[in-house]
Amino acid sequence: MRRLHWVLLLTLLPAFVTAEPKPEPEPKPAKEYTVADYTKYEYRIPMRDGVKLFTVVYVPKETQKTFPLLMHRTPYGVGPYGVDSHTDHLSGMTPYLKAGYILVNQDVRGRMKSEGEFVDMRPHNSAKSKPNEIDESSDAFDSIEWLLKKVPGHNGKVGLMGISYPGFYAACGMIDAHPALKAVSPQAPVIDMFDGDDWRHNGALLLTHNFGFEAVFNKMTPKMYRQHGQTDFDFGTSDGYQFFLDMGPLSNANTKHLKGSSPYWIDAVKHGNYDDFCKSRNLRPSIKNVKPAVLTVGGWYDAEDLAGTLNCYQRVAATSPDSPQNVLVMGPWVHGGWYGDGAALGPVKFNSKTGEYYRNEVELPFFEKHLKDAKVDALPKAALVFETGTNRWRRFDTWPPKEAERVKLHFAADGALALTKAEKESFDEYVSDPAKPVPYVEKTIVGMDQEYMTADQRFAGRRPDVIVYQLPVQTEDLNVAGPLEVELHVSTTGTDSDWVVKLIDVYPDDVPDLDPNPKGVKLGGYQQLVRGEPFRGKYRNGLDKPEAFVPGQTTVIKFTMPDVSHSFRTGHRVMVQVQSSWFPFIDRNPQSFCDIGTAKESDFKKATQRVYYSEAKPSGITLRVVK
Ligand code: PG9
Repeated sequence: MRRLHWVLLLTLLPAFVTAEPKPEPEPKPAKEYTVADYTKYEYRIPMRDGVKLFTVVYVPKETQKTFPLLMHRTPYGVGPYGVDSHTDHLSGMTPYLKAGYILVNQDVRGRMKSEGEFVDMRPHNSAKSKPNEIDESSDAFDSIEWLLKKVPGHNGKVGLMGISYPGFYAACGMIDAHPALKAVSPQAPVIDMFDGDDWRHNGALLLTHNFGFEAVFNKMTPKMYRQHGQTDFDFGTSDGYQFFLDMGPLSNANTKHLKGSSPYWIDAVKHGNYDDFCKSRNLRPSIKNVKPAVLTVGGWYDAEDLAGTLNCYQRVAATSPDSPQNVLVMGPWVHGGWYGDGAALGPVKFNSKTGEYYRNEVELPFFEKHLKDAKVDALPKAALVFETGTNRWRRFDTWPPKEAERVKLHFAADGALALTKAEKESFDEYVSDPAKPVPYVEKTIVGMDQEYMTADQRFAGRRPDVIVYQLPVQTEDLNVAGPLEVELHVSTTGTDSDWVVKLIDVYPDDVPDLDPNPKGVKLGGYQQLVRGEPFRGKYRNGLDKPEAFVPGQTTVIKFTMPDVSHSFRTGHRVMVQVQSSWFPFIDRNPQSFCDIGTAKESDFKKATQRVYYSEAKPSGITLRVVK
């Protein structure tokens, strides 16, 4: 919004210097504040149990007007410390520094300069009654209560925002919220570590992501985080695939490399089954009767907390009629990508600076509206989503769109996808070898490749242990919007196995290459990943009910893959690939029923996998299609 004022002013300037009658003077653009307009304070705010949380507060020096507070709570540090040292690393709050807000940045309990005990994804306690019963909601409440009493010049309204782990703290803050908390933006919030977010997807462990993150989370300093040095672990190689294959069974990660330095890694590995430890860290049941306005933000290509984003929005929509506004914003972004320019991911272009549009036309107006009573309302009723493929923003009154039609694509013989069930029963078969797992990316890389979620899948489709199904060439755009439902009728000669399903957009052969094309990407025939998700077969009856497969017996696996908004354009083809490993994005399944966290080398066995399709075994994927 602010940028628009400046553009308007510059285009009108010539009018002021000609002999023409003077036009009405444009409204003065609102003042743009700088750090020099603020005083930085460092407080140790006492919580109800006496623990003091280290909190940095930037207060505008201007005293003729009042300002709302905008808060951010983080485990990553609020440095650089010292009232005379400043940073533009205000976790995306820079536009608010310019717009005039009281900015609050807080080390959460037990992290960096705050007192108390840090508990990873501290469980919410909905029955708090004694002063020593605390959680992240009460810490947010107590902090707001204290700030409103002690900080001068505020207008009595508070906002709260954060990405990822800070997004989790933002989501906690909107539960049993302080009455002054009027607007919350959980962005890529971690909502359930063990079911869809950073640690496990359908039981499979996100290996390279967690190893990299947990290897340093415990010794992370604010400086390291600011330099995005989250993973300064010395892998000793640039080949993550080989590093983790050489590492062998999962238990070696700790014994060979981390050596007890990360209790969080030990938890991630130990809690393979969705036990009480996991269930207590699922925030979904606690997200109800939310009173503030909520802007939940995420990226279609967020490899860490896409599920958390969608779950957070859905829970508020389902449980919180009193929230004055609950909107989901989904862009073509990686984790936190909405603070970049958002114009491309790898070779896939989105034809506009989607991040800049979001920050100026969506997020800032949201807080201006709810915290400064600005007369702006740029948002749709339910969802503002970027439809990839057509590269356009779309607005929906419900999400997923209630007008969507469910279309099931059935697996069929000869690698086909069909709109009807296969008459004659048949199957496709491959040998899954844990010693030669299917790579999740073709490139040689250490750490989780952020570009994997739009990467070319031709390298995988050519492997004998990947099955490929395709529709004929699209004769019209196929606009998919919402979750993707998978149904697999499978058998294995083992007693456990993973099943990875990937939805892919196959480009026409005549798509011209990028110019310039520094990485020599071949866009003709590019097989762009649209959505992929693993499912650890032993959890087919529940993440807390692991069950072995009976070798050779047909078994049904059903699961939902996170929402998309993607158009398979005319001339493109819809492809589905099925495989039983995705390495080292997820850990290897020994393919013998056991506790994978303590599996030994000898537990890892080849297995022959079959995917059946017929009238009675309608393997396939159901899309939700909108006009
Ligand atoms: N998604 C990251 C994370 C959160 C919680 C646990 C592990 C990783 C993050 O960016 O905060």
